[in-house]
Amino acid sequence: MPSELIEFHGMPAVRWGIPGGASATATMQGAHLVSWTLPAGEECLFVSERSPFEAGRAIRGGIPVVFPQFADRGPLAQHGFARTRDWTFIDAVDTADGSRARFRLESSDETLALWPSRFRLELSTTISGTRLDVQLQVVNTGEASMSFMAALHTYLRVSDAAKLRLGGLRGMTYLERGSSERKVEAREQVTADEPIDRIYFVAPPATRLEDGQRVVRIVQRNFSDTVVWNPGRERTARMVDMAPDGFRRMLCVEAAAIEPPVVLAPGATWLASQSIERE
Ligand code: TA6
Repeated sequence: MPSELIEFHGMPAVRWGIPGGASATATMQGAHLVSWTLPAGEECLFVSERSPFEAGRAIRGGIPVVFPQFADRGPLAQHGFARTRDWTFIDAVDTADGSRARFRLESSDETLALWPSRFRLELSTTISGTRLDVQLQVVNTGEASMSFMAALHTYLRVSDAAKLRLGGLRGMTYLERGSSERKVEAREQVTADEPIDRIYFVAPPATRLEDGQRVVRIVQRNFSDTVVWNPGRERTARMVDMAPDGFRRMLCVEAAAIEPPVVLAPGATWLASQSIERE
């Protein structure tokens, strides 16, 4: 370390970190964080053992970067194209904030054939102690205004989804997938003992996940929405890339910009981040 090129289930990847401390691995495809381990070696992200690890197919787990479309809210493939494109590894360096790796994705003939805007994305992922910071920068490199959605679709590894408690969302307006009715979260602690697939509009300053003895604090900056997803038993049974009990070992708490989409003037930059810290 600080960084080495490796293969993660056969996919080209970068591993970086702090000698004797935290470490992280991201595949070149998607700049997709597939591992984040604490200094004691504990893995904090869920990656499905049945995930495909193939060029052009989305990895199930880790932190997929969703851009420029969230879910099926537009004409592109589900969650856009950034997660299945090869990004360029820029560097991995030690900074005052921790060990940081950066990746870049720029528009190309291939993306322009799918989506008309010219862009440059930079994903900067920093680990330090028991904290992870993921920052997404979007630059409009074209000559027209551009509009996009984005998300860090974070899959947290949990000990038992049925016992989780996620605090910080009370009073937030949300939309459950499949419903058109907006509701207000009445619960102090959101649970995942039932399937959940919600967009909370207007992001809370922080959410706090209690997972048995573990407490995880999640903060997002400049992402307007928070998505909470657990597919539950029945949906998981229909997913080819999840083991039947996979839903019990994960919870997605996603920092997202969905509604309204971000509008960027030519030459302008948008910066947003998600931080996850073990208390
Ligand atoms: O962010 C939640 C969500 O949009 C869910 O509706 C669910 O479909 C999930 O993402 C996973 O999407 P994927 O395309 O990775 O199967």
